[in-house]
Amino acid sequence: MQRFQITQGDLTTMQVDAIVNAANTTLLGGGGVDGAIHRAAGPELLAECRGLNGCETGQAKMTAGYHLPAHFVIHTPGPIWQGGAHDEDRLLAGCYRSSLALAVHAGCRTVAFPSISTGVYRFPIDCAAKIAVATIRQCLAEYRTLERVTMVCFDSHTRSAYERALEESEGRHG
Ligand code: AR6
Repeated sequence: MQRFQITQGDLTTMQVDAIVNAANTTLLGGGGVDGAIHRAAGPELLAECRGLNGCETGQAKMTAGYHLPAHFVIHTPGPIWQGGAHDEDRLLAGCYRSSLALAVHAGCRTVAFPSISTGVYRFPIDCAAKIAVATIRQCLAEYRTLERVTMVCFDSHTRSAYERALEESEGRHG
């Protein structure tokens, strides 16, 4: 089985060690995938998040998964797209890298991501997919204990963008 997979569906149903939340810097919930994760996990998640004191863009913090099938939630605020000259690429790569480092440190072997920053934060999808795929592949090469990383795309447009990015990346590196 490939260690990197792309699928279409609802992140909150994933049976993995950790799912990643496309959060904001307050870590106190919001709309999109963040709202869906908080609804599915239950109010205990917000209670734990209140004690975390927020999180900087591009970094990550971990909580329990409560009523989710996933054991942990890794919260990472992605960059808000501001035209591309505000360090957005580096910060987005930081989200994937910090989340996977935290997951490995906690003993997770299976991790699922949403498409960070490409919803309300308006990061252009093709560019975001390229950064996500490259960073996840680097981490998989580095962290041999990771068995599987899944990109869970909510819609077919997003899934196609990630599939294209993966094909291009495999074409370059085999
Ligand atoms: N499963 C998988 N993907 C989902 C789900 C789901 N259940 N729901 C939405 N998506 P967004 P951002 C997709 O806006 O751009 C929140 O208010 C969605 O279609 O959730 O990083 C936070 O609190 C899109 O492809 O995250 C922040 O304030 C992707 O998830 C802000 O939004 C990301 O869209 C973060 O914005």
